[in-house]
Amino acid sequence: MKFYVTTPIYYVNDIPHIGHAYTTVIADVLTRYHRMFGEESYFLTGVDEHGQKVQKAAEARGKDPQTHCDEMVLNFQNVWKELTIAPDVFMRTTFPYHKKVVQDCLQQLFDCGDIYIKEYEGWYSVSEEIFYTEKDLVNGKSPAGKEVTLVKEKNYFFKMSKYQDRLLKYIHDNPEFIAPENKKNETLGFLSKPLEDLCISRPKSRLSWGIELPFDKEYVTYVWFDALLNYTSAIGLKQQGRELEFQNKWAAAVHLIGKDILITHTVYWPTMLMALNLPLPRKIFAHGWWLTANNSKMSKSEGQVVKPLDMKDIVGVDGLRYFLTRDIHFGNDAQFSQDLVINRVNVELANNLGNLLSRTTQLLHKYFDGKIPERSSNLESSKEISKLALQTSTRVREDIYNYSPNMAVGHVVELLTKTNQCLDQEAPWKKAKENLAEAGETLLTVMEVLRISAILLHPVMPSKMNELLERIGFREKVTFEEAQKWFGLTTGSTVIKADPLFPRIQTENK
Ligand code: ME8
Repeated sequence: MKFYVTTPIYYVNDIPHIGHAYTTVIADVLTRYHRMFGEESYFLTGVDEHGQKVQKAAEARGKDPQTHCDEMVLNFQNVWKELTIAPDVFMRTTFPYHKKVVQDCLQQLFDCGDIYIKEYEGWYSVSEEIFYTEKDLVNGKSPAGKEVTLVKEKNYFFKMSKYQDRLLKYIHDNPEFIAPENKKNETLGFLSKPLEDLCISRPKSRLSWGIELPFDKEYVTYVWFDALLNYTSAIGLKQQGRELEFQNKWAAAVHLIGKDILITHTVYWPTMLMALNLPLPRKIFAHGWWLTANNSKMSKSEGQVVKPLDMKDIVGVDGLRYFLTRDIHFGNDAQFSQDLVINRVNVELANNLGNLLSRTTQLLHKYFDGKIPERSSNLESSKEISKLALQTSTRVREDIYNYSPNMAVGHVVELLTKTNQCLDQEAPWKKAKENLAEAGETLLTVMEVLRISAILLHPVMPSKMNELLERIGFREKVTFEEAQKWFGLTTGSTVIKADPLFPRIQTENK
């Protein structure tokens, strides 16, 4: 296995919004790229069903937690399906096999003395499902500004502090482990203070919706201890007959997360894995946030969320996937608004890509009977464009390896812009009258750019790019090798003239 990518598993306290769609679309896009590069890949997403937050949401709907989860999970699965997101496994933490893995891990840590019981007092944030100490609080709230309540009770603790030095050394020895760099530094900052042990239980008297501790029936486990383990239970940890599968996939694990859940992933999770004698994942990448118009994080608890399917209805599935991949530098924050999405889709898909296709198709129908012209590369402009196209393929692959899908798409946009300019300069509609061969060469050059661009953008917009390839008569399998060669279209094959591939979207103000 070369690439095993995971998204966070989302709380089923509400329906998914653009923020959830973002991580999940990027994971899907990266998986499709790696597969196109010929690499065996695996993609996990799912839902986080236990804990106080979900229990409260179920109570508010007057449902028992399991019924609530069974209903809510469909919202996630349906939205992902509508967005052509195709995970290999969709995890639910209420799956019996997952529960068993969590209990086996708890037992292992209890048996080796890494879990102990003590009286505890702390401040709990339900919205983050995190305990804070008095000194962590800022103006009586969690550092992220969430409400906290004082909790005093006997609980079980995981000896997280025992692994602090080992984790620090690991992060220093493996500079690629946490990305981007500023998130690695944030983790190191967190680790510069003494690490507390982690409270990993909740008495059933306070929270019943969770996985029971195998060594104490009065308690359920902490939702994060349960949730993080999904990355390993999903691929076979502690399951007879799946040992090799686990080893193979786990060595290729890449966790994509939002920066809101950095420390749980870069501190809690690695120390848990160390205690369980398991290797750490290959990479943890914490991306930025989509912000609302007033620059606050788009979130379920803050309100002001945009529903992915509402956006899909306006710009189409592939338009939305394109925007999410293209508009944010992976790692940074950016504002989300309907106008920004429409503008991006109009400028880059309707105008740049769409016009290039329709102009060329029309000219081919006018002067070449709608057929792909003879192969030739005599014009300086064609040579330059073909060189740039092949460089673009290489750059796209490099950018994907560097977790920069937005840059990868940006390179294709640049190629399309240059090709539009070349078409304007060569003006085959004028040349056709005196030098049909040269006009044909330019049109073929554009068609080849469209073929390569459609392959390179296929992971981002699978259905639109299939349609594009069909229109230009490309019948081969979509592989990266095809994007690394010039001349993949067959001379004489028919080009389809049809409605715009990306119709321009009208906005209310225009
Ligand atoms: O934290 N911008 O689940 P959750 C970008 N169950 N991404 C965003 C976002 C935004 N405005 N809002 C949410 C949990 N996300 C836990 C995870 S994993 C073992 C357990 C995305 O439903 C982003 O990926 O609160 C973020 O980390 C995740 O949704 C949080 O989802």
